[in-house]
Amino acid sequence: VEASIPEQLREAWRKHSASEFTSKEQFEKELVRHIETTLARSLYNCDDNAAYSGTALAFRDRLIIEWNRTQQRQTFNDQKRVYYLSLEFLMGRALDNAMLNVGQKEAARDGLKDLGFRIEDVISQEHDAALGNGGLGRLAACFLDSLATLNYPAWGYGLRYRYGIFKQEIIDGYQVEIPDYWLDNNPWEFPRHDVTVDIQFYGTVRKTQDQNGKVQHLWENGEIVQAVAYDVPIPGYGTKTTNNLRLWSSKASTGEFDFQKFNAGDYESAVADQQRAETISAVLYPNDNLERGKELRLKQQYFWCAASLFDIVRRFKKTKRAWSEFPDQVAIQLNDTHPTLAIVEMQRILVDIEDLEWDEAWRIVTKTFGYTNHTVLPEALEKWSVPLMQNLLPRHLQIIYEINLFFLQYVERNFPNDRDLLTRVSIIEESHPKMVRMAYLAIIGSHKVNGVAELHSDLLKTTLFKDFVEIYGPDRFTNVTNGVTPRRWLHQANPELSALIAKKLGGHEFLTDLTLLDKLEAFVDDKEFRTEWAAIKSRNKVRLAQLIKETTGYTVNPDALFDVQVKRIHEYKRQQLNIFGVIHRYLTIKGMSAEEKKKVVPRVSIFGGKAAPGYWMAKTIIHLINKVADVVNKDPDVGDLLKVIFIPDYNVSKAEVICPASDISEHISTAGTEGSGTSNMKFVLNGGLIIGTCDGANIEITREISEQNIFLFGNLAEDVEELRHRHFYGEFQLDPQLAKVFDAIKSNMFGDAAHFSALTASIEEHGDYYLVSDDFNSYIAAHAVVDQEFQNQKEWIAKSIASVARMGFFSTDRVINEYADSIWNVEPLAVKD
Ligand code: GL9
Repeated sequence: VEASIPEQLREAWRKHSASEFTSKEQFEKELVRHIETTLARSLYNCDDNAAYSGTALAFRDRLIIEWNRTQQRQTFNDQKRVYYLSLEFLMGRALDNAMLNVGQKEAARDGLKDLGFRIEDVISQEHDAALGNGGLGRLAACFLDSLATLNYPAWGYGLRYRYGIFKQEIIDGYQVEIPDYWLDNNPWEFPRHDVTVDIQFYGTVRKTQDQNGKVQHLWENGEIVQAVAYDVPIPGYGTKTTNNLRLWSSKASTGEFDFQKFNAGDYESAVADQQRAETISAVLYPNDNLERGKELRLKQQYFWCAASLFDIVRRFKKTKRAWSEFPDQVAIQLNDTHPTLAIVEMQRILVDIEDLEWDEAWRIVTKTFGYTNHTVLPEALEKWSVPLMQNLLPRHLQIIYEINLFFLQYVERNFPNDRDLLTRVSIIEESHPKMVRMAYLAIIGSHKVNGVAELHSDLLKTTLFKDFVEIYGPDRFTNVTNGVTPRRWLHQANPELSALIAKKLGGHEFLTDLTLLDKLEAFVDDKEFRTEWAAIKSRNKVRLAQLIKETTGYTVNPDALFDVQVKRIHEYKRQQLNIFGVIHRYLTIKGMSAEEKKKVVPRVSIFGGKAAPGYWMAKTIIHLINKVADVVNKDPDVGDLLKVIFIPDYNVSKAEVICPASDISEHISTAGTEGSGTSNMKFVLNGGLIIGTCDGANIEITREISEQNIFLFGNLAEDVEELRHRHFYGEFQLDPQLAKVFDAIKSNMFGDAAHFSALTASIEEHGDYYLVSDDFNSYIAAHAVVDQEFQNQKEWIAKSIASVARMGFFSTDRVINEYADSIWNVEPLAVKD
């Protein structure tokens, strides 16, 4: 039977095609229908959770209709599409976002109220979709929002992990990891049991010749695992475009389930095979900026790349175009090196399966792919051992060697007699065992390579990828500075501020053209506006104080200066610098007279973030923060002058409460280490000022909002190498103020000092790689300026407003348009109403 309904019967369909609700009454009808029928509940047993499910289903229906239409429209229009391949999509909650993007939150609020529910309680029932570690995964989520909002024909491709990033509990001051099983009761995904791809692993390659004597490579035997598609609708804001995020789930291939074993009564081992297949998409690796070369991780990468490429190629082949047109129809962006195997898989499809000549295939591949680098940290750069790859993906390894051969020949032709260069740029590192350098493969297989902030992209060109700039010229390398979506990070997270801005600017247009915020600058001196602005910040701080109370039991004073550092815990991000600064503040207050204390600006130091489970030093930092909190928060000498808070289980939904509530936030990485940072943008967009180093996007934020409005400190990236060199040769003097902090720690002030000895030793004895001591003095000085300036609230609020006014550059809408123009060469597909 043909899949589509014949033309003459379509009228009957259209008549019954699901309708949209645009009023409170229609929403209520849909909600009650879902609760009573889909969920089989009634008004006698409907709690907040059932109300959430019903509301989500009602909105889901709306999304599906536009989603189907969008897919039809895009297929019909037949223009170039973007595919964003990312191993992480840190989506957070979907309901609030869906309500706002389709413009029906008020109808839902009123409808829920009529039926006995508070919309905030209902929204907070949703479990975060936490398929990511941090900035890289959240950036991918912001990109999807902007791609849909700007009407680009675009798909995300990722993995459907059964377990997202672990939940963090703090027990006795230690991080404890709890598995995050999140898939029960997830109304936002659609299983597509008819969209499956068989993925091969292991096996052998046999070389033969076809009838014409052409050499062929047959990848045989091995193991087959099935990829099943799960689709998630991605609604744009204020547009009908609803794009697709396709996540692959692994399952034993039906052909693979061993019926022989089964029939022979070996049921358990048949089930074990099944489970082994399902393991591939079971869990997100919880590392941040670190690669550990585990076979299962490589399996995940290939599984996802192969399934996605099969899908993309299948869609292209339906258009019956010539292969040479592939790059005119398809742009594939690699989110870091994790999907680099897609380059190899594409070449394999074209050469081994579609029978193209190598050179022609390679031209198509390189025109199709773009690669984004997110970090210069050496421990994050992916390398896979050759023996491992040989075993798991024998044909792919051959293709990699072939790519490398042609590449090295090209280098040799252009730079004759430079053996050293050849060794340096070879995809294969001549170590024991040999390693495949994925970043080099990604550069060679792409037409554009970009970094994520100016300094970062410059560092790529002058250090990590210097040789490749020589080889290919500078044009292959570019910068696209990161951004955030103002829909989630202003409108959703800070509804009051969004409403106030809309009132002043005469509408919410700034949400789709963030540069319009510059009109706020006219109101910096408007007293009434400043008062309203301050009142909103204050209410947001009360909201955060409630979250702090609920999650830690501590009561904090919302009038104190809220100083926030929330992000993954990592030595390079330097939460240790922050907590040492807090200890310094504590000691200073302890040494004050009652008179002196009156001049102290009360402060709440707020931390949040997860440590990778195997990262001992990061866990030690969390432990120290919590032990300092234990001591400081109950010290009557200090009272409200200082509180230390560690908010457990930092995630996207908590970030939505935290970002609008900071007075200052900390972005204090060692200069030259943070690719971009994106929470820096979220905090400033919500009227918080920042204290930071000249690193990542802090530099461009400073340029936009001006040096007046940011508290910068610390050594510059260009000085780091020299300082490290000096430390290495024993030229190291512990900063005297930091020495006092260490003395306090060593006096067991915060519990057994032995717990923290690795942390202090890494600075005092092991070279202080992250320059904590070098930057300590200027960090403390910068905080003194913060205290000083916070006392002048009028000026402070003026800075806050002026900064927000100048944040227009940092929208992912600008970012996506840059990618579209300079890397993808794709156009939006306008939607007519
Ligand atoms: C990161 C960089 O470290 C950040 O500086 C950058 O803002 C983001 C997005 O470009 O990418 N790279 C990286 O591996 N992570 C980043 O945050 N880590 C995680 O996502 C956990």
